[in-house]
Amino acid sequence: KDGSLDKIINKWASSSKTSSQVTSLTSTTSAGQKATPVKSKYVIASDSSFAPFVFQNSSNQYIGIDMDLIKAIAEDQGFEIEITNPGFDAAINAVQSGQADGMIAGMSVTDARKATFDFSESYYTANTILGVKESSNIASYEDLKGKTVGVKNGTASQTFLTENQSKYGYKIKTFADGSSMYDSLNTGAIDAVMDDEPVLKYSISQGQKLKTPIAGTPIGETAFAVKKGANPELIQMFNNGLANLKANGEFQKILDKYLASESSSASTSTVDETTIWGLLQNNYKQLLSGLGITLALALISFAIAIVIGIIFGMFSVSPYRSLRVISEIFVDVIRGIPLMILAAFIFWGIPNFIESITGQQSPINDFVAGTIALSLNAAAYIAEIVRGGIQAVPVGQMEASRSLGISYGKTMRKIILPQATKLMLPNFVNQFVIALKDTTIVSAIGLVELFQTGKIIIARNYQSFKMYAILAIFYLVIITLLTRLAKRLEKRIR
Ligand code: ASN
Repeated sequence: KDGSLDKIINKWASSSKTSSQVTSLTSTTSAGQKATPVKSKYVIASDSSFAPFVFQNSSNQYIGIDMDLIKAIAEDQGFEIEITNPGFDAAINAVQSGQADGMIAGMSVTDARKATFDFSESYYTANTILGVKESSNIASYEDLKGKTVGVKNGTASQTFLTENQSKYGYKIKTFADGSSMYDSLNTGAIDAVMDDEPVLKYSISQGQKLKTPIAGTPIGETAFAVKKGANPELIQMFNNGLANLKANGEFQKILDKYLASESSSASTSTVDETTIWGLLQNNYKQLLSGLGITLALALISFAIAIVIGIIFGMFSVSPYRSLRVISEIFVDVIRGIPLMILAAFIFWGIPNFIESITGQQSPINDFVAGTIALSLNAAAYIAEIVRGGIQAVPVGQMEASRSLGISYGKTMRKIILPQATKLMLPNFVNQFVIALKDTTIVSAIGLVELFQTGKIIIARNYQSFKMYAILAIFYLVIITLLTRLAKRLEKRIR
């Protein structure tokens, strides 16, 4: 009554009150304006499965409102784009670390995000809504007590779930992409999902057996984003282009194409993808190119790892203490960091750090980052294999040779290493198999190798059982063939 409460609230919340005021959806930019691109090409990151905004059609192209919109705007404004689809959370990371210049992914404009992103004018507005299986008896948030709700990492829906968790007592399970989340709902691993309303409703219109028992909650408008302070001309061009597309009816056409009530023709497949044969027939090109990336990653990184590993392995048995210490530190540090974190650190962390110091965006190619991470990781293990091999040769041989006046280097080359190599060979083959399997881990940075290729295909057709079986067989065949080959080589070297 005496106004203290108001004073406290004003003191802490007055700024957020103004920033949460919702801007009107009608654009303030008028049609006919142009901005000038600064870069020859802009990298735009997006989600991997977020229909109708962005998803793959049956010929493996990314389509959807966002894809059509950004392409139409780039054409209208005369700038070049390259689109990548690593998933929502990875796209956010990509923009933050300067790997991408902008992102369009049905992205909601939230107050928290405004602190790190600059947004364009909005082109859509969305609620977050709960989705459950058709047969589920969850009818209110209260019914979620003790149940598990799935959500995509880094999304506005996740923020909503976290904020209301203590109130309703559910568990939250986060996913890297929409397809694994919906898969988990279908298989019963989770009880509900929280996602944007148009996305859930679209999947229902496409035949998913789901329902939305509770009305949605507004999470803000949908807009294009760049990293705060970066690429201002890109936002300007987006706004200008959006205004033009609205004025000439092109924008409405894009919306109608994906949101018209009858299911969009874009997603109907010509080949039946419910059989293994159909899956292979329709996706073999994509799978082979994924396999190519996997093999290239494994072979190149292993070749580099052998060189680095042998150097550090030799260091570790050197008579010089300093070299032994250097080798020990290398092995301990690399072996002590999980590969996925190493890859994320190289791909997102280092460019972000460099940018914060130099102010220059310095993106690193995902393949290069993956190769570096895999090389370092395998090198640490190879260094240990080399050390083990050399130390397994009885120390008396070195002593005998040295007492005959033969130098350390020569003894190593002529007496120790020939025997040690024999001991190391089987371990090298082993390490190569591990390196090949480890390539799946670096898919976390959005690198489209074989595993990621499979996940993208599943995101489109939900055939997880058959698709993962196909992937397993691919790896099995490749690894078996390569180990046979390696064994032959081993025999010859012996
Ligand atoms: N609307 C979601 C968000 O902004 C975007 C998404 O899931 N792709 O968090």
